[in-house]
Amino acid sequence: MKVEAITLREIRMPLVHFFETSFGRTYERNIVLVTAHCEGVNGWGECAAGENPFYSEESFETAWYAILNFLAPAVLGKSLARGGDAAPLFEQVRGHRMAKAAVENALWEAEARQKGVPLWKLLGGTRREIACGVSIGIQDSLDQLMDKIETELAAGYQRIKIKVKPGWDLNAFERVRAKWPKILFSCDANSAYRREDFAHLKKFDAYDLLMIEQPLWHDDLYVHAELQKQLKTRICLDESIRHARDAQAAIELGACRIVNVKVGRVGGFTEALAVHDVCRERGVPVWCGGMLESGVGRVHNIALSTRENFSLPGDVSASKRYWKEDVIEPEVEVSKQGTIAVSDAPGTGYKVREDLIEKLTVRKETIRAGRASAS
Ligand code: OSB
Ligand code: MG
Repeated sequence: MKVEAITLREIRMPLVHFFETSFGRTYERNIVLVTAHCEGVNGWGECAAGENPFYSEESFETAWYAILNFLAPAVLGKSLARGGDAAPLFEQVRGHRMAKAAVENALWEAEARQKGVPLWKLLGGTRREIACGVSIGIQDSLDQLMDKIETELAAGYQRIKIKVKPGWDLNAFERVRAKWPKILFSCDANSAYRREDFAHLKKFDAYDLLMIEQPLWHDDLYVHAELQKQLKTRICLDESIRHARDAQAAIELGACRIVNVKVGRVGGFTEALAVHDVCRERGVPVWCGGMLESGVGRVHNIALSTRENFSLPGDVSASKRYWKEDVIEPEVEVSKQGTIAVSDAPGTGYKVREDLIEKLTVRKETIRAGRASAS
């Protein structure tokens, strides 16, 4: 599979509803998409980086820079047997994991299309359907939060996760548990708490939470381990896990008992599979996180979630929760049981709507081995 050209695009897509985390509100996404052109087949990849360097150091702007100047040149003109062969070619570049994932995953998709096999099988998946949960942002009022949860439960979602921060946590848990004492329910702090909040965080134990996601610093394992010792509720790490070695360290330190796998955060499918394996070998369940992806990245999350240790419902949900119109066909739909089924169709099983993507594109560049051309 010779990598003949890489096309980089920035698309803009307004969200149907703003999404608020402890680090801020998002109304519209700027998404970098990568197309790998390989001898008559195209593979698509989505960069998970946000509009600002708030979730991680990366943003769509730094991803553009890293892909254009370093990552695309590292694979252009090369003949790769597998999409995963891109991963070692990116080793010299430190960080920029979401940028790396966009390129590597595009090459996995190209490989699947070229071989005529489903991407989920190429990734070693065994599940024919995946369990879906939703991540619900901070709202303007608790009444609004309750309405949203009601809607998602009615749609069949198997797990509700709410974003929390100081001042938007215990009051929300009270309301939710009073109405729905039995649902699978968790929270995600995106690093909103500190050491002085330990006594407060211990109160979370009263609400039978499936987990508390990333309560402390994005780059910490040690203090999470201190906190986990004092909690009954399991800590799940998201931001803190950059690769399989972090996952091993976190588990062995006792910093978490569940791991959120995001393929962008760890730098691509190769590392995501390594994180999955490290956790499985230690009896730690994982689930697939989301980054408000367009259909391109969303269907990659579905494929990854078919691996056996993705044993908790993920944040992979229907296209229509985010977009008026998604860039794939059909759109991602979730059954009344809160599942997404995978098929035996080759590639992702979804078609990329290039016409719509073209309309949403605000910046585009194609590079070939040895030269760059803007278009
Ligand atoms: O921490 O999981 C997170 C969205 C943007 C940045 C970080 C996170 C999230 C989500 C949304 O929780 C998950 C999704 O529905 O895509
Ligand atoms: Mg998270």
